[in-house]
Amino acid sequence: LRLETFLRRSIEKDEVFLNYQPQVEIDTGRLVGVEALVRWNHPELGPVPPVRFIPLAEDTGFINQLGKWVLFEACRQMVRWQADGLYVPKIAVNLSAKQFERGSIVNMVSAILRETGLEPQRLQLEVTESVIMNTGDALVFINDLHSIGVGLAIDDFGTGYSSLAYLKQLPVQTLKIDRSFIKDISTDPNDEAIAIAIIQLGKSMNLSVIAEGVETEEQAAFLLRHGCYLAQGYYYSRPVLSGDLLTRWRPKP
Ligand code: G
Ligand code: G
Ligand code: NA
Ligand code: MN
Repeated sequence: LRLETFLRRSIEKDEVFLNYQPQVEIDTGRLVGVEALVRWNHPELGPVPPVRFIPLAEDTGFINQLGKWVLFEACRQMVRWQADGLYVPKIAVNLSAKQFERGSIVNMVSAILRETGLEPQRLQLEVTESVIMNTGDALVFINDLHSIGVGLAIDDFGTGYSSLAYLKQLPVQTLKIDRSFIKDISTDPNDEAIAIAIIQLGKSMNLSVIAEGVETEEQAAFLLRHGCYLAQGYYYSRPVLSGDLLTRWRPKP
């Protein structure tokens, strides 16, 4: 209950901020995008991990306020990086199922895009398979988002109640291979088979595929060999502050 009270005030007290994790093209190392990841640092409790406060935010409804804050901050940061000389092609932002229940998510997203001036094509919303399967009107909202030009990625792909049927109904552009399949990719034949199957599925449905949780050069080489060209993970970079992204990726004059 105390955590909930603290969480409700976290935005106004300026305790939440975003980290950004680079997404790269494996063979060139080129930055193709970033994923925004919310962080909460409470003055007494210290850093509270997202796995603790995101479920709490979802259960209490606070996720609607938090999700809106995250989206605005992420879009605004894209415009700021550009002004500072770093063009980040895309930003991925995670959405919870609860954020679809309110209806009119498309109104919130388009208002934020208008306010910040970010092109809709540069925003990619990430939802998990369970969000899609458990949200009655997900198909409607996702089609609405598509109609204003925003991209959609399926997060943690392969771990949900995958009904492959939704893939052909949805205007999805990207599959994110869950990091649990990447971890032992070159030693566990099952993980290897699953990763290869997802890459093939993406290819045949004309979707881009990105591997999450890439931690070693071997994993990256394996992915490239099997036709997965994009990756995100500690091997490239941990999630970092906006200023650190500039330092590492802004072209040197
Ligand atoms: O960055 P980290 O591994 O600690 O994130 C843990 C979980 O929290 C991940 O599943 C991630 O998707 C989720 N998460 C991080 N930021 C956000 C956010 O802004 N909104 C939602 N809904 N989930 C987030
Ligand atoms: O559920 P989602 O895919 O949004 O979760 C992203 C989370 O994965 C982030 O919280 C991030 O901190 C974490 N993460 C990113 N790269 C790696 C990695 O290479 N290894 C591990 N173990 N976690 C990672
Ligand atoms: Na996610
Ligand atoms: Mn994600």
